[in-house]
Amino acid sequence: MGHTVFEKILKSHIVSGSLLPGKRVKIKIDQTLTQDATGTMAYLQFEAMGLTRVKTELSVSYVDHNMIQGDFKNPDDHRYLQDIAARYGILFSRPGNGICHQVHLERFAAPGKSLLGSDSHTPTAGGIGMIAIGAGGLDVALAMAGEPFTITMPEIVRIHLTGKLQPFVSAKDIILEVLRRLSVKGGVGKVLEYTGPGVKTLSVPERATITNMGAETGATTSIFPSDEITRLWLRAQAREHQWVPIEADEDATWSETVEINLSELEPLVAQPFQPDNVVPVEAIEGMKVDQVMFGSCTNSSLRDILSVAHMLSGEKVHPSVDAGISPGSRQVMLESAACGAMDELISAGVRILESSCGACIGMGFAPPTDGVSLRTINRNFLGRCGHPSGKVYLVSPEVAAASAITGRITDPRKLGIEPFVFEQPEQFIIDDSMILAPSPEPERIEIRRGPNIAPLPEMAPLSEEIEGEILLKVEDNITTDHIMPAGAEILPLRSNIPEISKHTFKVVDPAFYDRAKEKNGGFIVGGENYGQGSSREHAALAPRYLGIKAVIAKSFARIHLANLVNFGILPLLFENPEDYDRLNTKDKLYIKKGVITTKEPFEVSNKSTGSTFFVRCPLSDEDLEIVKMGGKLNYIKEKNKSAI
Ligand code: MIC
Ligand code: SF4
Repeated sequence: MGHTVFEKILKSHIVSGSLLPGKRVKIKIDQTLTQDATGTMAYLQFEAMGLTRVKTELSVSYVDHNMIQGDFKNPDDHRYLQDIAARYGILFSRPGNGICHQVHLERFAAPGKSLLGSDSHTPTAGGIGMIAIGAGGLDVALAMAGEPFTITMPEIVRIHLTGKLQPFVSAKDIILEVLRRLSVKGGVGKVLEYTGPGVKTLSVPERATITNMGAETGATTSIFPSDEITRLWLRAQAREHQWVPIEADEDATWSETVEINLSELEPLVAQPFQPDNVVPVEAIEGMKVDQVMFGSCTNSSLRDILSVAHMLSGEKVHPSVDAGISPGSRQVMLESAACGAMDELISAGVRILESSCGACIGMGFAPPTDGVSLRTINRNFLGRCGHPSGKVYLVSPEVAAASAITGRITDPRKLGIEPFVFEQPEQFIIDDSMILAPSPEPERIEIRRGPNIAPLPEMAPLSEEIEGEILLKVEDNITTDHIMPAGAEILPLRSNIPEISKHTFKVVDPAFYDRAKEKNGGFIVGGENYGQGSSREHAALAPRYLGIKAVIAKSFARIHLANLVNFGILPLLFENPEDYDRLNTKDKLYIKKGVITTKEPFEVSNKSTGSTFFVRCPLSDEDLEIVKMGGKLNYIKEKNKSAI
């Protein structure tokens, strides 16, 4: 029987387990990446493991999320990350070198390899034909320590592309179409693998736009084949020797096939506050726009920047629009400066922002009150870009550029501009001087820690009687941006759990922190797809620090579920989803630890109403054991002790 690209790479990385969907598989991780906002926690955890060097083929630490350096906290984090990298054998991509996913695609991603990253958009590298998965920082720290990574074997969905994109329709519209069809939870437990003649019409960065935003479907990852186009990309990056061809076999089997004819696609837009709230641009054409942001790891490749510059050439940004651009990497910046595209953007009145995540997570460039912000980013969750009244619409660079000119949401096909044709340079400008090699004398490196880098809190094991109030009941698709927002005020606290926990659930309920403190923790009740979005383990760590014992939901997003386990919060599923409606905040719940099992449903008592209901624990026995011990660090320490 033939295999898919995903299966082929997986087979060469299996440590134990089977390829049957739903079964657990342990895989070897070749490469890791971290970024500053999740990296400090990941490296504090790595340090706690007591190793002298990472055990991966390649580990890179990027600084791209928070570069505001508003006071000492942020530069202290950067310095800590640089010291850690020098000491433990990790490459360090300095602030200014670019967004982790774009730089990794340019300089390190390699077909046939596996990559684990402490960022949910790590699947960007799937565009080159590698297995690239996002995870919590602790799982990435373990991968750096040489431990295999466990996945639940996903179903493999074929996204079969035919036809060719028409002018002013681009890769972003393909992934918006996928989201329109699959929804923000349609990819959970699945891998999206792209096939068909349409694949050959897409360059590697266009493929990466699609695999990047595939994360928004909840998929474990997305992947393209490695073909001639991949070879040309690697050659232009002076890495042709890393090319290997990988295509799906003719007789590969798929759990389902989604057909997309690229020729029929039109410009699309995802409306607030979910990336699957997709309609044709035509449906909301004419809406007044206050702000336009070009960039983020989804759409900041050279092709995207040149397409925007082409459209704005000789034009001016509309007086009522504030427009800014973040090129994805220093290479993209240098290329666009060398070919005059930067000049065109500056002449048009676009603000040149840093090559960083920045505005994508509200690190500056927030929308005005009730403002309409058009962005080429991947997420438009409530409050994500700075505050809850800003309305973020997700669009392609072409729709964003057209709208920046007219001041209203505009179909770019209507402006009479010559279509843009991108020609990939034979050889990109390659200057890796902002990627620092680890120290040749690691033992001499002293790790400098600023006062905001707080030690990891101790985690007690799960108590025999699990009791407390429902502190918060939330609806479907609650994201990690709801649980632990980012933004300029909160991101600098990522290395300090006691401080950051004060912001837990702030956009949903500003009184949550005080209530959790007063009640000494309790339960959270959620709807479908609880914990959608980012890999930030702070969305589990902070609730854990505030005494949250269990989250009872209708379903969970993959990375957040793993993070709950890692930090000893019990995830439970309603056996009967209607029981969700019968629960209220302030209800007192009780579970006896002894009844918790992964095998069958068990009872929870609602002491406030005198009733009971059934829940299931969606974990493996090993994961339940981890929760009972108070989290993965305790579990590893215990395992190491018994090994002595
Ligand atoms: C995001 O896009 O939400 C982030 C910020 O990159 C996160 C990581 C983080 O919260 O640090 C992600 O996607 O995992
Ligand atoms: Fe950075 Fe935004 Fe990409 Fe997250 S989605 S990695 S914040 S650019």
